Amino acid sequence: MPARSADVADLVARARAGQPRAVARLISLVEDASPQLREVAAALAPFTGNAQVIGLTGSPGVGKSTTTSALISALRGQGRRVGVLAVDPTSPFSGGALLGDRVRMQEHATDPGVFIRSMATRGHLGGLSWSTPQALRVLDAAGCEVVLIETVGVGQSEVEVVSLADTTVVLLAPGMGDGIQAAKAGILEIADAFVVNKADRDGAEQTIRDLKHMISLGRREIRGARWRPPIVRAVAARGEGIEEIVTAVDEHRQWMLAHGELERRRARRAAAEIEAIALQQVRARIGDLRGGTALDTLAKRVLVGELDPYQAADQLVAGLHESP
Ligand SMILES: Nc1nc2c(ncn2[C@@H]2O[C@H](COP(=O)(O)OP(=O)(O)OP(=O)(O)O)[C@@H](O)[C@H]2O)c(=O)[nH]1
Ligand SMILES: [Mg+2]
Repeated sequence: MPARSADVADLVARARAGQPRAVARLISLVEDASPQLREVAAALAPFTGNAQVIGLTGSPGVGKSTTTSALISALRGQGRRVGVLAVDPTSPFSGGALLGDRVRMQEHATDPGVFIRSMATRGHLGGLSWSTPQALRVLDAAGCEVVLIETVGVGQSEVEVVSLADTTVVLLAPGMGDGIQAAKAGILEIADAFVVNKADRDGAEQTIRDLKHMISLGRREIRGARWRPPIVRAVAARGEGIEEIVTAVDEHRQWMLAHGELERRRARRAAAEIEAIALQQVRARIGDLRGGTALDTLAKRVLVGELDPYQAADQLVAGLHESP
């Protein structure tokens, strides 16, 4: 894409007026880490903090996209504006889909109250693209009342979606060995609600029993107050259990508001974001020090025993205070 500079204020105004093309352009600006990234971030800031952010995670094929699609319909039925970030290259939203899923998404494609975007994984933070928090800010500022983030539950991405979402929904399905996987991946720790999807299949009751057992073993407490993650049975492919998921997520939000947990989570999210940006800046400045030679020079001095690594690191950090 050519480095054409955009009128950011105008884009933000049009995004807030609900123009999908403006939303898409703003996300592209933050996604490409364009020179206008800072300008965009500053322009969005006053309008952020309103969206209810819901993360959906679970093993490949468990039904995340089907559930997301059904949730969009339910939330639209309540008149809520919805944004979707699919952080998964195999997701139907990114076009790597089964035909049926794509057809299902068509009903939302023409709805101006829905904005769907898939994000490239890019490997920066494992499953989650590093620009996902910024894309989330765009959707939030654009007036999406709910933002759904779909991430495939592999490796670290479950944990990362937690750092972005207000409420994390973990999906399981019978016969996928999820019970054991869940225990291993620490999924119990991150779930604010469980969905046992594909309840039309054999083994759903067993999956629910396993889950209840695990929950009873590993209850969490948050400053005395306790949220017990509900278990929702769903057949997402038929739209069953979807209203119950919406209810569970909204009840969790009410509970968090009542216990100060929403603010705590969001403060943690902001802190992590600031830290990541600051570390990136420090790393870039170290790379630039003395025309990029500072680190190499220090390394050579450590190699010949002139400095120990701690002294060298002190010098490097001291160098950051010099004029750039
Ligand atoms: N039997 C049954 N099949 C379902 C149900 N929900 C989804 N499926 C099917 O399961 C398959 C996978 O669904 P997706 O929604 O694409 O799953 P996903 O978790 O988004 O998959 P990835 O994004 O690839 O990780 C599709 O063929 C769906 O039609 C359900 O409730 N019952
Ligand atoms: Mg998917």
